[in-house]
Amino acid sequence: MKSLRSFVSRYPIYTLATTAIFGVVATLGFAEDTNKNGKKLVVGFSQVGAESGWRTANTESIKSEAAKRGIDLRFSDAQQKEENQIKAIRSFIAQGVDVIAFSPVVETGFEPVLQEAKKAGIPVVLSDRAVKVSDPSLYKCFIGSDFIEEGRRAANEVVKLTGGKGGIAELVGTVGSAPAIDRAKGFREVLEKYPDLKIVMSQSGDFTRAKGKEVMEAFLKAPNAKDITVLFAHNDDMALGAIQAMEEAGIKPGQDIKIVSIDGVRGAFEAMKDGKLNVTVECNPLLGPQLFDLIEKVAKGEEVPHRVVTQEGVYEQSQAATELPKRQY
Ligand code: GYE
Repeated sequence: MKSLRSFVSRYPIYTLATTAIFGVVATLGFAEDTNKNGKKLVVGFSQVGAESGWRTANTESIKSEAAKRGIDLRFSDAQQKEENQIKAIRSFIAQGVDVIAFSPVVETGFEPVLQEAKKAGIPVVLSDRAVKVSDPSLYKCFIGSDFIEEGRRAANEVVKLTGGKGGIAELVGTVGSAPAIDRAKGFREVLEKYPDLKIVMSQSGDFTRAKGKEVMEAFLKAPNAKDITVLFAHNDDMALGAIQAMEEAGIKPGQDIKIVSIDGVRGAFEAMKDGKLNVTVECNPLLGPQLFDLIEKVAKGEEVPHRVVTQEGVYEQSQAATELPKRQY
């Protein structure tokens, strides 16, 4: 202490400069977000898993944004199992976190645990996927894409590619998940207007590349395999797996069988550049900044909209080369 005091008196200018630098660093980099009581904000986040490129980008966005804001993030990976998510949420309640956020693997079955959170006075924010509950007050806000619209957009692209005629093989996402249910719904809604465009096969590939490949292999071995002129995959990873299966079977993906998928991850743009994928409908995973803006408001007891829809686009093969360098995920 004594030596510090003598340093300060001898070199006041250095001390001043150092203090200023520390001050700037503190405000820019290490500013911490706080809860109602002025303490560091504690957020429990239960993630679906690590099933796709989309999910990896989503996790990274959430973790880096929390770190930037100095939030104490308790992150838990459910490995695509609802029971793991319910356990994680219960543990967040027991820990007394300020806010619980999660991306529900499926739509149903969360009502009891959400009631427990409500009883404990812990607000819940849904990220990316929705739940079906009888009481909408069980969560404060749901931020995510409009999956029905994504399904419609995918169908419109299938119509453009086929001229409204053909046989569709559909690789469905995780059974019971909001994106699988809603994308299928939006897709069918558009197809109704095209009687010559029919779904000839449909099966779940659980949003993973490995399952997408496996199911596509089975599709290609089916007695009516010749009827497939176009593939609709509920996400890019399954499409990328299916591309492999087609190539191994001597079929030219993107030509012999046209392919439309959803997400817009880098791998999809690369496949489009190579002419193997025709269209990807964007679904933005970079939810971190918007999600934590909402979480902070919820933590302070401020009003937030019950539904926040993210903005996204559609990309065709001809745009792949110019878009690829700009992709953030
Ligand atoms: O499309 C898929 C991921 O819920 C929107 O989940 C997300 C979906 C995304 O596994 O790649």
